[in-house]
Amino acid sequence: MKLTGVELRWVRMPLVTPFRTSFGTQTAREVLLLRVVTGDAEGWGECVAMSEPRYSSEYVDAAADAITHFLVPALAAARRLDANSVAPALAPVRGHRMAKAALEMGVLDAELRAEGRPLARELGAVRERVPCGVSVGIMDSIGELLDTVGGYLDAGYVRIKLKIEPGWDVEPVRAVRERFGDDVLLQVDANTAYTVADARHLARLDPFGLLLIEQPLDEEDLLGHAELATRLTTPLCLDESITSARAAADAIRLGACRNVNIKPGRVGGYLEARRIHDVCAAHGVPVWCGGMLETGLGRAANVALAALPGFLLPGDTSASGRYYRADITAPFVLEDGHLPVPTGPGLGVEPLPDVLESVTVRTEWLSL
Ligand code: SMG
Ligand code: MG
Repeated sequence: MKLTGVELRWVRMPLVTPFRTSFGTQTAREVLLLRVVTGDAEGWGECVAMSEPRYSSEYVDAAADAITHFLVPALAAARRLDANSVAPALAPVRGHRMAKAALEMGVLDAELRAEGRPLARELGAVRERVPCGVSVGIMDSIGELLDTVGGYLDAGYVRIKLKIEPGWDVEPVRAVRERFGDDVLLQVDANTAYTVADARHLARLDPFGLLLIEQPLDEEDLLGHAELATRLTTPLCLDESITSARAAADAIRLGACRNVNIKPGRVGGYLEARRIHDVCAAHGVPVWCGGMLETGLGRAANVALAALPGFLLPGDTSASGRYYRADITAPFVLEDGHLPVPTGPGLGVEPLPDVLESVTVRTEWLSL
């Protein structure tokens, strides 16, 4: 393929309800989309960076800058253009995995569309639909939390994840267990809000039979997670710490986690995400697909990834309506707690031109 140019598109989509985590409250999603134009086809990439560097060091405008000044020029200089050659071509640029992932996703989509091949098949998917969980933000009251969780269970979600932080952990978990029972698949996510000194406090979650505790400690604290793992019976799962297949192998070897949350954006793309899946599968470590409040484009790709055989736990691949009143693609709708894996070429979904236009803040065209 030959690269013609890349369009950067900043979109802003209000969330149906504010989403509070240990690092802040989100009321709208600002997303950078890429339209990768080649001589053969166009492809869409979605950058999962947030507007501020609070989940990780990356943020939307930094990603746009890296794409404009370093990544697209590096890709333009590469001798061949296909999805497998993107990561090697971008490797001289350090970090910026979310920006790299967006570009690789766009090239991958273009390549697969040109060849008429669906992403799920390309990645090695074995399922036609995937079971879905939902991530529930920190609330102002336990009553509000129970109403929210009850609504999601009524909608059919097969797993609940509660966001936690010091001061909002044992009580909300206890309340959800008391109201909805021990059969609900329940897990928590701290987004690095604790230290290993909190081990005794976190052990108070053990009696509630959680599936896992996600990323309790700092992203760089693998040894701390390994230590914490010896003090808890609840399995630890890593999110922020797992930035590559190598990081996953190290974490498993150190005993820092028993599960991995795979987010393609965090690890530099869907191809590295598949390698992490493979490393984990070889070690018997169940994985699940995380979420970054994606639009229908990123959601389509995540659902395809979640259909791989090692994705043994329900992911944060919720229905479009969990996030947006109007998604930029045809909405993903929950059916019996599952989302269907797209079957069309590439991502298998397209932006709806009118909706896309209505949420667009700005575009920029990088010609080659
Ligand atoms: O896409 O449903 C989603 C969000 C899932 O909780 C979620 N993501 O740490 O796993 C995580 C968070 C990161 C984004 S929070 C704004
Ligand atoms: Mg997380």
